[in-house]
Amino acid sequence: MNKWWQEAVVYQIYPRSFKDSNGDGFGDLPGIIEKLPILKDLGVDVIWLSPVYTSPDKDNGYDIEDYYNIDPKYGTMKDMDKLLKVAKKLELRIVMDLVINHTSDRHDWFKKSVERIDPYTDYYIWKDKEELNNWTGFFADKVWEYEPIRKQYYLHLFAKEQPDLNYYNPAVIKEVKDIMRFWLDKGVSGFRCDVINIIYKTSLSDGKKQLALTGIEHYLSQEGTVKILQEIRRDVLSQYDCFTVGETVFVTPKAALQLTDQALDMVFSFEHLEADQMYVKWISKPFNLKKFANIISKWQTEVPWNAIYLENHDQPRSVTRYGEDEKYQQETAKMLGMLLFTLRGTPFLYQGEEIGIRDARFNSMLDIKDVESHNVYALMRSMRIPANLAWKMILKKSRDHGRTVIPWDASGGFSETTPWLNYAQNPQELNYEDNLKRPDSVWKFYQELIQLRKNTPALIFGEYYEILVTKQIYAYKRILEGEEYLIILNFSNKFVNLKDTIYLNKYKIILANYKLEIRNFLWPFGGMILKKEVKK
Ligand code: ISL
Repeated sequence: MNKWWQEAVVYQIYPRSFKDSNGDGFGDLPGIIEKLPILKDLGVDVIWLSPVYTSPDKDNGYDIEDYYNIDPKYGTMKDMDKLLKVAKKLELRIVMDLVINHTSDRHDWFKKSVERIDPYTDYYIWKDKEELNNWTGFFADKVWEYEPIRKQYYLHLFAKEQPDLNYYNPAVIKEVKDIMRFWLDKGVSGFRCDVINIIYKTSLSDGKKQLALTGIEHYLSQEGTVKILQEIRRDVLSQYDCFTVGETVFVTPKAALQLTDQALDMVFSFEHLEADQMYVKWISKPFNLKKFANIISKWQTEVPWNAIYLENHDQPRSVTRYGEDEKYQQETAKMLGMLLFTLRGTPFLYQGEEIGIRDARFNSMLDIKDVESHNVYALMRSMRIPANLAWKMILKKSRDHGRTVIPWDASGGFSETTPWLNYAQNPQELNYEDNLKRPDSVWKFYQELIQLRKNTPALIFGEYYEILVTKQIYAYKRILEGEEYLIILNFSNKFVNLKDTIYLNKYKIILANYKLEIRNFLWPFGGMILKKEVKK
């Protein structure tokens, strides 16, 4: 039976950068409430909020100090209740970010664990010096930190202010269930579960030495994780009308199937993001469309239902990454929208993607706020990588590209004061207000795409077939009960003649990103959605 979240379009809000209502330079919940009607008009159904819980902000809220409270920067619990109420009126659902691999080191549990106060003594992973392993972490950092009061080391796969919870301790799992029930009872419709496939660390022995993430084989997508997720589903989630999407790093289709077997509802795979990088994201390669399309095809055919996305708060902007963000900014954004909304799975749109925000033009490390970028830069410098090369690598992939603030109008409109992080480009050149007005805007095109998807079961549930992949073109079909759609996308700045590759005579163009549609022919970064005409 089809589920509501399969037909839904999810919109991710990174609250810090969305809309500031009180002039402190940070986005907040009242700012989100103000903009909900626009999101409704766009056609989205679900809003995933990146963390708004109390946090010392070492990792922009992904280090949680109190799962039951709202950070004052974002507002109050009253604002949260209001958001839920207004959203409900508009028939929008809210999904929370659940960050449970680690907490902040300022969380009460951690403070008590440091003091060995029960039941918190074993809430985290503590070891003596002789027991430490050789693992390395996600933020280019060592993973063991000495705690002078407890006189032991704790494990942290991310920043040192983000100690990992101990999932061998049933009390920790109970805490997680309580947190989930609290939010579900408040009326949220599910969770995006942060790095959920690494919560269970099977062994604490040494890992195989590698360029990054030594030790990962001991905690990636383990059976123990699947068991915990199944238990959580059985005891909590199954009692609510909700869904979960797991953020699952380095996940394979096989692991995705296990993690969605009576556990999560879908996962975010990362594999398609490897089409412009080598092993670690910092070592860039030119974007390889064949690799990208083949990875997408693999996931489309091997995993029956998954989360579809091109952007989030950890990634550079897709117009820059996959297209040409100066000459063809709008065209690329529209073409990528056609991909996002015509694949099989639940589409996740990231704030700003619907107006085609591009990467920022940061000048130096002084412009960068992200902890990951700073740690990686420091590591590269310590390895004697020259400053200009290290900077080039950061500039290409820094997570801050995804975190620039939303330009609501030509004057900026995000905040009355200087925003915590700047706009990606001059708001006079690109802003929301203009997008809402202009008939040929990216926003209008995304609105149209979402409508098309909603009215076309074949685009939601249809089978996926790869048709053609070249250095420039990616084409596939979606077919449901004899209804057939063909999607052709040009990922290059060249005109492409399709005459000899795809036979289009029986197809009618439903939507294209250039006004002047010419059969058998694609404009630079052009795309078309076609429907096969059936003779009656
Ligand atoms: O950004 C990354 C690679 O592009 C990753 O290293 C990222 O840290 C990883 O995908 C996990 O991300 C999630 O957990 C982190 C948090 O910093 C990210 O913002 C979050 O999306 C730790 O909670």
